[in-house]
Amino acid sequence: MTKPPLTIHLAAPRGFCAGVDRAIKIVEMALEKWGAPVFVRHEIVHNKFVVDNLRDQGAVFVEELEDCPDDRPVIFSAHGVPKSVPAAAEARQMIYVDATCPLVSKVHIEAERHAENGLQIVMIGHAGHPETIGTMGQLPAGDVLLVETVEDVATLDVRDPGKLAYVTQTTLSIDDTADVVAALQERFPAIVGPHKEDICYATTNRQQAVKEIAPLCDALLVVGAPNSSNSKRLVEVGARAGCSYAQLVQRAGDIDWRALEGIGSLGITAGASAPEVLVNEVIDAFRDRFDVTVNLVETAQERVNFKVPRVLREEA
Ligand code: 0JX
Ligand code: SF4
Repeated sequence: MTKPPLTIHLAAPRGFCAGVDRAIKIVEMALEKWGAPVFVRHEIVHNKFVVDNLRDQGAVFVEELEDCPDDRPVIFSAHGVPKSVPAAAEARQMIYVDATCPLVSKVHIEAERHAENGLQIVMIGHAGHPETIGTMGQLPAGDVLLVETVEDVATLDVRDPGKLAYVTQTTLSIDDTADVVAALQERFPAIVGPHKEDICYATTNRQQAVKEIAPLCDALLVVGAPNSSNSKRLVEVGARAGCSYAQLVQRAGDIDWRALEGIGSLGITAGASAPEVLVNEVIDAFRDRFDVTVNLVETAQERVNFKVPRVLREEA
């Protein structure tokens, strides 16, 4: 039986960013240095395949520091932690390694600096997300105000409208965030912030690539996890850029083949925490059913690389 033709527009950049690469390397190097078990507070990155793999190598994933014993090393996830977490680890004299992405740490430092200058901080982010909790937790509880949407800006109750600064989560939608920033600037003209927002290079590049391929595609699949903020944003960006069917899939097994019947073009990208093997698994599943031609659409090149913490480099 002849297979129907399918053009796959493959977005680039996609998949692992420098922060994810570094975080995974930290867990692997910690296992090498200290042996198993090494504890990891929260999923090191939001991907079940990555987490399962590290678990097989001896990593133990927990949600809270209280779930770790005193005498085993613990690693903090790429998303960052409130200040209280390393403080508690120190009080217990634990060995810990912070795998917070340096671009998230940069936002932490920004928030602290604003607070030292007497400014109240507004954080643009998603409630309950570990990065939001971590960034807000750089300052005492209640000091940082959270806004998620343009509507939230109208109800903000600030100490002094002349003494405000904003910071953002690194994985937000570029376009939605621009709207929230504009609403903040309109209501509080004196508010200070970064040049635009704190969205990182990887988030920016992956959204840009999706915008490029979405109008070319009958359907778009984003390889990524349901708890991955940056991956979910790629689905939204794709839908908004004109692709009527945009879906998140963790693995090839999640593909809804019935919904994709009759398509002639497909976009594929992957969130910053999704390994390339899973992208290949998805492409191979299409090759089984279609006569596939892959068209790589590269909108940027990335050369960012972050060093692992010194404690792990010493023994390397
Ligand atoms: O949910 P997020 O997109 O923040 O995290 P994920 O999917 O683990 O991606 C990598 C870590 C990103 C931190 O900024
Ligand atoms: Fe760092 Fe951006 Fe990757 Fe998050 S998505 S880990 S901020 S590079």
